[in-house]
Amino acid sequence: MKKDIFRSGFVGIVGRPNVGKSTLMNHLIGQKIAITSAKPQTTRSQIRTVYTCERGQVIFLDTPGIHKAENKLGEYMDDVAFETLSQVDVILWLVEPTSFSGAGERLIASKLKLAKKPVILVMNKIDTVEKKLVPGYMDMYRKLYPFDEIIPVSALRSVNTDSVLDAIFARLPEGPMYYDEETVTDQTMRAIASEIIREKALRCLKEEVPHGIAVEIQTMKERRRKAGRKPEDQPGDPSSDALDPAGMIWDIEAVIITEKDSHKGIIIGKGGSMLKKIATQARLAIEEMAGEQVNLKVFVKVRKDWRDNAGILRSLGYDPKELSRK
Ligand SMILES: Nc1nc2c(ncn2[C@@H]2O[C@H](COP(=O)(O)OP(=O)(O)OP(=O)(O)O)[C@@H](O)[C@H]2O)c(=O)[nH]1
Ligand SMILES: [Mg+2]
Repeated sequence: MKKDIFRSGFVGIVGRPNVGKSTLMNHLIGQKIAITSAKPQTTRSQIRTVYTCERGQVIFLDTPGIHKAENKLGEYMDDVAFETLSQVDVILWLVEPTSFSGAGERLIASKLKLAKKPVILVMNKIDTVEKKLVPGYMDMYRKLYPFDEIIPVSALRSVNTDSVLDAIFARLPEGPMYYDEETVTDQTMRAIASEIIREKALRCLKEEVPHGIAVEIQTMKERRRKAGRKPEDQPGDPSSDALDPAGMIWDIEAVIITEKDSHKGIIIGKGGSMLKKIATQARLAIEEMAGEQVNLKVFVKVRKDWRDNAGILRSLGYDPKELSRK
């Protein structure tokens, strides 16, 4: 590869749910932007992040896991993933190390054939299997699609992930800086805060409850905090005499939307304990992301069968019409 050329372009990350797409993207850009969880169908829309180095600029498009949709939200998520294939220069198909391949894999392979783009198969989570098994799994996938390259990695343990960047840059054309050097994502603070709350809920809640939730930020305002006092609702450590320096504080009010009355009780928990746990974890993560103090209030609302309600989906930003406009 000629060294002095600045390469840039768009890279789509697609695959089945829970294979580690968002984890890999966060790892490659060196920051946690996309939320992750051990539950499938964590990512619900296209998450755009930017990686800039002396070689060039990569714009990653993380996508929802491709699955058999059971409601309108699921259909939207699959559409996002397939639509992304037409928006990118290079495709990463992420899989887990296994010899299993079924209808889902065949569907993805058929969509890739239509996309006619360079495809790199990234076999993630190789830390979970015996090393000697990996070549066999790679051979199985080789029969499924004529990949440009197959790269075994562990996103979680940082194994071989640099090879993914090398393989991407080798296939990107000479191009401009699409985003300035400091940009890591085009997501708004509001969108990131909402996703953080959803991540904490996903991680705290069990079984079918997390799949039926959505988070809506109702208000998000930044105000100047007076020096020398703690905000009333977050008094900090009462044993400490230290006074706060002046700074900014975010007041955020969010609603967790759930589809069943019975789920509302589970989300709130005994004496409000579950909601408190979710809100505290979310507040700390938003504070870390914003670098400022956060005053977070979270409520729970029931919206029956919202995952099949086109109007609610649109108001939450899961809008099929927006897809083709990207
Ligand atoms: N052992 C191991 N676990 C991993 C690795 N990469 C990701 N994971 C875990 O796999 C789970 C799913 O990761 P995500 O990044 O949320 O997966 P995803 O493909 O984005 O999932 P969806 O958004 O639901 O499609 C999380 O619990 C991760 O910690 C890896 O290399 N090794
Ligand atoms: Mg994801």
